[in-house]
Amino acid sequence: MPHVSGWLVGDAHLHSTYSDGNSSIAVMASRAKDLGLQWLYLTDHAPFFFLKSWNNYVRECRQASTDIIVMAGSEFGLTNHYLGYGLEHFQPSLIDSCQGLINYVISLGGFGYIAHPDSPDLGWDDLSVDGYTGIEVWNGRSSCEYLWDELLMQQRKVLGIANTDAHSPDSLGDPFLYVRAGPAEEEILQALKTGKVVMSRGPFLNFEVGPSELGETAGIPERSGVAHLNVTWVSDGTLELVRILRVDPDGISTAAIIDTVLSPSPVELTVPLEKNSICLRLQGLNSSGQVIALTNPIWVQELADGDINGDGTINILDVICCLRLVIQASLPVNGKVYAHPYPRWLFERGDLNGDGVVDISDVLFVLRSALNRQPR
Ligand SMILES: [Ca+2]
Ligand SMILES: [Ca+2]
Ligand SMILES: [Zn+2]
Repeated sequence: MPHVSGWLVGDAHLHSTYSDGNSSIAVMASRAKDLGLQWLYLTDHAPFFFLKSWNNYVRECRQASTDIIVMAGSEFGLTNHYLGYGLEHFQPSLIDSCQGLINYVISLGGFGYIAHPDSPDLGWDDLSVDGYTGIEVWNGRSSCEYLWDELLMQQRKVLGIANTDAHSPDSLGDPFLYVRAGPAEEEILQALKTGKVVMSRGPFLNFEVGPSELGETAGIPERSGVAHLNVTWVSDGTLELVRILRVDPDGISTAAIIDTVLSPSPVELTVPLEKNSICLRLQGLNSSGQVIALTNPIWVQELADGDINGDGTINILDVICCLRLVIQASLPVNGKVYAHPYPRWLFERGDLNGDGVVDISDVLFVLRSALNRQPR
């Protein structure tokens, strides 16, 4: 697996002898390190902690954290399985109802992902529940991408993760997760919680829409009807194609395809959107057409004309942004600073009358919109 600067590789679902795994935490961690993983989230089954000590479990995770970050989570439930992360405290429980599991993890200060939702014997009974962060799209070799798409099409903001669910050291390593984080537990947790996560069986794959990253919502100007994407990847030698999928309420379509052999990373491209498009997400495929990488989605939302910094309102800050575009000064959007020559999406946000330049008439447009919106 290629290591990518700013991202860490790991696995967020595996078991040790604290529940039904066959190896100690130390052995699992040492195997993971050999494979190149940089973090692990242990998820031993919650009911086992009626018999075993949670505190010892946490301590053993900490002790195994040399040259790898090992964190202590848990898989809750008996027949419905729910992965709980970021737990501030812990109490074992025999809760098994779908909504009950989600609420229980929240009551422990954590958040969670539904494990193997379409497993034949340990599947999730009720997907109409609320309050979960996402679903395990890949569990070992099995995939429920179709189910993820169904949820996304219903306008649910559901994130995806991919894990081995390893019960022995030899099952580690495929698939794995890239999280956008530095080497700190808090940063890894934050990435898992917000969807700055790429699922992989080899290559790294990522994209941005304008200034928006994985798991975020990109503002698309009302008049534009297109999204500007910046797609990046690091191949392990197996990545052949990148498919850009668009999720609409009535179906999933391929918005574009990149041949990674012909085009070097990064690639900038523009894809058309429908009025009610929900989100975009990427698949990476190998030469036999198998999906070997999946990004989390970037959701799309209409942005009012004049809202240049994309914060949902039009005010004096947007007037200043537009002025800065006119004088070709740098400006911050979504925590990043953009300098002249601006990316196309930013130029389009400023060229409100669509005449191909950003000048004082565009500034006047923003000023008028800001004044109209001011309460009087
Ligand atoms: Ca604004
Ligand atoms: Ca203009
Ligand atoms: Zn499991």
